[in-house]
Amino acid sequence: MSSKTMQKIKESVNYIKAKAGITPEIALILGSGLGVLADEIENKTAIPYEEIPNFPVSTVEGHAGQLVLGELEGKQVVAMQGRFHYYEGYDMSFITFPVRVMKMLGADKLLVTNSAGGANRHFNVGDFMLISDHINFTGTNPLIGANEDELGPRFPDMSEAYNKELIELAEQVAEKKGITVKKGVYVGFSGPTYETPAEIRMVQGLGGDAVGMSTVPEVIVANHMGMGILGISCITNMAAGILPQPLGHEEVIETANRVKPKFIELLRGIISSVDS
Ligand code: R1P
Repeated sequence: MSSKTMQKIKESVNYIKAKAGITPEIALILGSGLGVLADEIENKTAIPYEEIPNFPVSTVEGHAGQLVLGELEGKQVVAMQGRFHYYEGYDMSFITFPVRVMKMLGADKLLVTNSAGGANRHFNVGDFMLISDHINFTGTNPLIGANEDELGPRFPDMSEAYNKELIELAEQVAEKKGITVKKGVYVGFSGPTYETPAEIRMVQGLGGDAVGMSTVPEVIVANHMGMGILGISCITNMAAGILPQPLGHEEVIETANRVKPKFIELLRGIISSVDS
Protein backbone atom coordinates (compact mmCIF):
# COMPACT_ATOMS: atom_id res chain seq x y z
CA MET A 1 0.00 0.00 0.00
CA SER A 2 1.32 3.45 -0.80
CA SER A 3 0.07 7.02 -0.90
CA LYS A 4 -0.59 6.28 -4.56
CA THR A 5 -3.30 3.98 -3.18
CA MET A 6 -4.79 6.85 -1.14
CA GLN A 7 -4.83 8.94 -4.28
CA LYS A 8 -6.63 6.16 -6.18
CA ILE A 9 -9.20 5.71 -3.40
CA LYS A 10 -9.90 9.45 -3.44
CA GLU A 11 -10.33 9.43 -7.23
CA SER A 12 -12.88 6.59 -7.02
CA VAL A 13 -14.70 8.19 -4.07
CA ASN A 14 -14.95 11.54 -5.85
CA TYR A 15 -16.30 9.91 -8.99
CA ILE A 16 -18.97 7.98 -7.05
CA LYS A 17 -19.93 11.03 -4.94
CA ALA A 18 -20.45 13.09 -8.07
CA LYS A 19 -22.85 10.43 -9.42
CA ALA A 20 -24.75 9.54 -6.24
CA GLY A 21 -25.47 12.18 -3.67
CA ILE A 22 -25.67 9.92 -0.62
CA THR A 23 -23.41 9.08 2.29
CA PRO A 24 -23.86 5.35 2.91
CA GLU A 25 -23.83 4.02 6.48
CA ILE A 26 -23.82 0.36 5.53
CA ALA A 27 -21.78 -1.40 2.86
CA LEU A 28 -23.05 -4.66 1.40
CA ILE A 29 -21.14 -7.27 -0.56
CA LEU A 30 -23.45 -9.72 -2.29
CA GLY A 31 -22.25 -13.26 -2.95
CA SER A 32 -22.70 -15.57 -5.93
CA GLY A 33 -26.36 -15.54 -6.95
CA LEU A 34 -27.24 -13.26 -4.02
CA GLY A 35 -26.97 -9.95 -5.86
CA VAL A 36 -30.74 -9.69 -5.99
CA LEU A 37 -30.79 -7.70 -2.76
CA ALA A 38 -29.33 -4.76 -4.69
CA ASP A 39 -32.48 -4.75 -6.88
CA GLU A 40 -34.48 -3.90 -3.74
CA ILE A 41 -32.55 -0.69 -3.12
CA GLU A 42 -34.74 2.40 -3.59
CA ASN A 43 -33.87 5.76 -5.14
CA LYS A 44 -30.83 4.07 -6.48
CA THR A 45 -27.85 5.01 -8.56
CA ALA A 46 -26.14 2.02 -10.16
CA ILE A 47 -22.63 2.51 -11.48
CA PRO A 48 -21.02 -0.26 -13.59
CA TYR A 49 -17.59 -1.16 -12.21
CA GLU A 50 -15.92 -0.46 -15.53
CA GLU A 51 -16.97 3.21 -15.23
CA ILE A 52 -15.43 3.73 -11.82
CA PRO A 53 -11.81 4.85 -11.93
CA ASN A 54 -9.37 2.25 -10.56
CA PHE A 55 -12.02 -0.47 -10.05
CA PRO A 56 -11.53 -4.08 -11.15
CA VAL A 57 -14.20 -5.69 -13.37
CA SER A 58 -16.31 -8.77 -12.39
CA THR A 59 -15.72 -11.88 -14.44
CA VAL A 60 -17.77 -14.51 -12.58
CA GLU A 61 -21.25 -15.72 -13.53
CA GLY A 62 -23.80 -14.67 -10.91
CA HIS A 63 -21.95 -11.41 -10.17
CA ALA A 64 -23.57 -8.46 -11.95
CA GLY A 65 -20.69 -6.02 -11.73
CA GLN A 66 -22.01 -2.74 -10.45
CA LEU A 67 -22.00 -0.56 -7.39
CA VAL A 68 -25.50 0.34 -6.24
CA LEU A 69 -26.15 3.27 -3.90
CA GLY A 70 -29.51 4.20 -2.40
CA GLU A 71 -31.89 3.42 0.45
CA LEU A 72 -32.89 0.15 2.03
CA GLU A 73 -35.13 -0.03 5.10
CA GLY A 74 -34.63 3.71 5.55
CA LYS A 75 -30.83 3.36 5.70
CA GLN A 76 -28.38 4.74 3.18
CA VAL A 77 -26.45 1.85 1.69
CA VAL A 78 -23.84 1.06 -0.89
CA ALA A 79 -23.88 -2.44 -2.36
CA MET A 80 -21.39 -4.36 -4.45
CA GLN A 81 -23.65 -6.31 -6.80
CA GLY A 82 -20.84 -8.63 -7.77
CA ARG A 83 -17.51 -9.07 -6.05
CA PHE A 84 -13.96 -9.88 -7.02
CA HIS A 85 -12.10 -13.06 -6.24
CA TYR A 86 -8.39 -13.77 -6.01
CA TYR A 87 -8.75 -16.61 -8.55
CA GLU A 88 -9.91 -14.12 -11.19
CA GLY A 89 -6.25 -13.21 -11.43
CA TYR A 90 -6.30 -9.95 -9.54
CA ASP A 91 -3.92 -9.02 -6.78
CA MET A 92 -5.41 -9.30 -3.28
CA SER A 93 -5.08 -5.57 -2.62
CA PHE A 94 -6.89 -4.91 -5.91
CA ILE A 95 -9.86 -7.20 -5.18
CA THR A 96 -10.32 -5.51 -1.81
CA PHE A 97 -9.95 -1.96 -3.17
CA PRO A 98 -13.76 -1.45 -3.40
CA VAL A 99 -14.05 -2.18 0.34
CA ARG A 100 -11.65 0.70 1.02
CA VAL A 101 -13.70 2.93 -1.27
CA MET A 102 -17.01 2.02 0.45
CA LYS A 103 -15.50 2.85 3.84
CA MET A 104 -14.18 6.19 2.56
CA LEU A 105 -17.66 6.94 1.16
CA GLY A 106 -18.84 6.81 4.78
CA ALA A 107 -19.86 3.21 5.50
CA ASP A 108 -18.79 2.12 8.99
CA LYS A 109 -20.49 -1.26 8.82
CA LEU A 110 -19.97 -4.05 6.35
CA LEU A 111 -22.53 -6.76 5.72
CA VAL A 112 -20.69 -9.36 3.67
CA THR A 113 -22.45 -12.37 2.16
CA ASN A 114 -21.29 -15.39 0.22
CA SER A 115 -22.30 -18.72 -1.19
CA ALA A 116 -20.37 -21.43 0.62
CA GLY A 117 -19.97 -25.17 0.81
CA GLY A 118 -21.08 -26.79 4.04
CA ALA A 119 -18.29 -28.76 5.74
CA ASN A 120 -20.26 -29.19 8.97
CA ARG A 121 -22.34 -32.36 8.65
CA HIS A 122 -25.12 -30.78 10.73
CA PHE A 123 -25.66 -28.17 8.03
CA ASN A 124 -28.12 -28.52 5.18
CA VAL A 125 -28.17 -27.05 1.70
CA GLY A 126 -30.10 -23.77 1.89
CA ASP A 127 -29.04 -22.99 5.49
CA PHE A 128 -27.73 -19.57 6.45
CA MET A 129 -24.60 -19.42 8.59
CA LEU A 130 -23.62 -16.36 10.59
CA ILE A 131 -19.83 -16.23 10.38
CA SER A 132 -18.35 -16.26 13.86
CA ASP A 133 -14.73 -16.29 12.66
CA HIS A 134 -12.63 -17.30 9.70
CA ILE A 135 -9.48 -19.20 8.77
CA ASN A 136 -7.38 -17.70 6.01
CA PHE A 137 -6.29 -20.57 3.80
CA THR A 138 -5.73 -18.48 0.69
CA GLY A 139 -1.97 -18.53 1.17
CA THR A 140 -1.70 -14.75 1.11
CA ASN A 141 -3.03 -11.58 2.73
CA PRO A 142 -4.36 -8.36 1.19
CA LEU A 143 -2.35 -6.25 3.64
CA ILE A 144 1.01 -7.49 2.38
CA GLY A 145 3.05 -4.48 1.27
CA ALA A 146 3.73 -1.08 2.77
CA ASN A 147 1.08 -0.13 5.32
CA GLU A 148 -1.04 2.95 4.71
CA ASP A 149 -1.17 4.34 8.27
CA GLU A 150 -4.05 6.65 7.35
CA LEU A 151 -6.20 3.56 6.73
CA GLY A 152 -5.23 1.30 9.61
CA PRO A 153 -2.43 -0.23 11.70
CA ARG A 154 0.46 -2.34 10.42
CA PHE A 155 -0.54 -5.29 12.62
CA PRO A 156 -4.33 -5.33 12.89
CA ASP A 157 -6.01 -7.24 15.70
CA MET A 158 -8.25 -10.00 14.34
CA SER A 159 -9.63 -11.26 17.67
CA GLU A 160 -13.13 -10.04 16.86
CA ALA A 161 -13.15 -9.60 13.10
CA TYR A 162 -16.87 -10.46 13.04
CA ASN A 163 -18.69 -8.12 15.39
CA LYS A 164 -20.35 -9.97 18.29
CA GLU A 165 -23.14 -7.40 18.69
CA LEU A 166 -24.02 -7.62 15.00
CA ILE A 167 -24.10 -11.43 15.25
CA GLU A 168 -26.45 -11.21 18.25
CA LEU A 169 -28.62 -8.72 16.40
CA ALA A 170 -28.77 -11.02 13.37
CA GLU A 171 -29.74 -13.94 15.61
CA GLN A 172 -32.54 -11.90 17.18
CA VAL A 173 -33.84 -10.78 13.79
CA ALA A 174 -33.74 -14.36 12.46
CA GLU A 175 -35.61 -15.65 15.50
CA LYS A 176 -38.30 -12.97 15.18
CA LYS A 177 -38.78 -13.87 11.54
CA GLY A 178 -38.73 -17.61 12.15
CA ILE A 179 -35.64 -18.07 9.97
CA THR A 180 -33.22 -20.70 11.26
CA VAL A 181 -29.59 -19.59 11.23
CA LYS A 182 -26.50 -21.58 12.04
CA LYS A 183 -23.24 -20.10 13.27
CA GLY A 184 -19.75 -21.16 12.30
CA VAL A 185 -16.25 -20.66 10.99
CA TYR A 186 -15.72 -19.82 7.31
CA VAL A 187 -12.56 -21.19 5.77
CA GLY A 188 -11.36 -19.18 2.79
CA PHE A 189 -9.41 -20.89 0.01
CA SER A 190 -8.06 -19.27 -3.14
CA GLY A 191 -10.06 -21.43 -5.57
CA PRO A 192 -10.97 -21.74 -8.38
CA THR A 193 -10.94 -25.51 -7.79
CA TYR A 194 -13.45 -26.68 -5.22
CA GLU A 195 -11.78 -28.33 -2.26
CA THR A 196 -10.90 -32.04 -2.26
CA PRO A 197 -12.51 -34.46 0.20
CA ALA A 198 -9.15 -34.61 2.03
CA GLU A 199 -9.08 -30.81 2.32
CA ILE A 200 -12.63 -30.88 3.70
CA ARG A 201 -11.61 -33.47 6.32
CA MET A 202 -8.77 -31.12 7.25
CA VAL A 203 -11.23 -28.20 7.51
CA GLN A 204 -13.49 -30.27 9.77
CA GLY A 205 -10.52 -31.22 11.94
CA LEU A 206 -9.51 -27.57 12.24
CA GLY A 207 -12.98 -26.48 13.35
CA GLY A 208 -14.16 -25.06 10.04
CA ASP A 209 -17.87 -25.21 9.18
CA ALA A 210 -18.06 -23.80 5.66
CA VAL A 211 -15.66 -23.21 2.78
CA GLY A 212 -15.50 -20.62 0.03
CA MET A 213 -13.26 -18.50 -2.19
CA SER A 214 -14.13 -15.00 -1.05
CA THR A 215 -14.93 -12.92 2.06
CA VAL A 216 -11.66 -13.46 3.96
CA PRO A 217 -9.66 -10.78 2.05
CA GLU A 218 -12.57 -8.32 2.24
CA VAL A 219 -12.99 -8.88 5.96
CA ILE A 220 -9.25 -8.45 6.61
CA VAL A 221 -9.28 -5.11 4.82
CA ALA A 222 -12.54 -3.95 6.45
CA ASN A 223 -11.17 -4.94 9.85
CA HIS A 224 -7.94 -3.05 9.07
CA MET A 225 -10.07 0.08 8.64
CA GLY A 226 -12.09 -0.56 11.82
CA MET A 227 -15.42 -1.39 10.16
CA GLY A 228 -18.06 -3.34 12.13
CA ILE A 229 -18.49 -6.56 10.17
CA LEU A 230 -21.30 -9.07 9.88
CA GLY A 231 -20.75 -12.08 7.61
CA ILE A 232 -23.46 -14.41 6.35
CA SER A 233 -22.86 -17.54 4.30
CA CYS A 234 -25.58 -19.23 2.35
CA ILE A 235 -24.81 -22.95 2.32
CA THR A 236 -25.48 -23.53 -1.37
CA ASN A 237 -24.01 -27.04 -1.51
CA MET A 238 -22.35 -29.54 0.77
CA ALA A 239 -18.55 -29.56 0.48
CA ALA A 240 -16.65 -32.29 -1.38
CA GLY A 241 -16.88 -35.81 -0.02
CA ILE A 242 -19.95 -35.19 2.14
CA LEU A 243 -22.50 -36.19 -0.49
CA PRO A 244 -21.77 -38.73 -3.25
CA GLN A 245 -21.91 -36.18 -6.05
CA PRO A 246 -19.58 -33.77 -7.87
CA LEU A 247 -19.71 -30.00 -7.25
CA GLY A 248 -20.59 -27.31 -9.76
CA HIS A 249 -21.30 -23.59 -9.87
CA GLU A 250 -24.80 -24.32 -11.33
CA GLU A 251 -25.88 -25.83 -8.01
CA VAL A 252 -24.48 -22.81 -6.17
CA ILE A 253 -26.53 -20.39 -8.28
CA GLU A 254 -29.63 -22.65 -8.14
CA THR A 255 -29.63 -22.84 -4.34
CA ALA A 256 -28.95 -19.11 -4.03
CA ASN A 257 -31.98 -18.50 -6.27
CA ARG A 258 -34.13 -20.81 -4.20
CA VAL A 259 -33.35 -19.14 -0.86
CA LYS A 260 -33.59 -15.61 -2.31
CA PRO A 261 -36.87 -14.61 -0.59
CA LYS A 262 -35.63 -15.74 2.85
CA PHE A 263 -32.24 -14.15 2.26
CA ILE A 264 -33.84 -10.82 1.36
CA GLU A 265 -36.14 -10.99 4.39
CA LEU A 266 -33.24 -11.71 6.75
CA LEU A 267 -30.98 -9.03 5.30
CA ARG A 268 -33.76 -6.43 5.26
CA GLY A 269 -34.55 -7.24 8.90
CA ILE A 270 -30.91 -6.86 9.91
CA ILE A 271 -30.46 -3.60 8.01
CA SER A 272 -33.63 -2.18 9.52
CA SER A 273 -32.49 -3.09 13.07
CA VAL A 274 -28.88 -1.92 12.82
CA ASP A 275 -28.17 1.30 14.76
CA SER A 276 -27.35 4.25 12.55
C1 R1P B 1 -17.96 -21.06 -6.63
O1 R1P B 1 -19.16 -21.67 -6.97
C2 R1P B 1 -18.10 -19.58 -6.37
O2 R1P B 1 -19.17 -19.36 -5.40
C3 R1P B 1 -18.68 -18.67 -4.27
C4 R1P B 1 -17.20 -19.05 -4.26
O3 R1P B 1 -16.40 -18.18 -3.48
C5 R1P B 1 -16.83 -19.04 -5.72
O4 R1P B 1 -16.57 -17.74 -6.18
O5 R1P B 1 -18.88 -17.30 -4.57
P1 R1P B 1 -18.97 -16.10 -3.50
O6 R1P B 1 -18.03 -16.41 -2.41
O7 R1P B 1 -18.59 -14.88 -4.26
O8 R1P B 1 -20.40 -16.03 -3.02
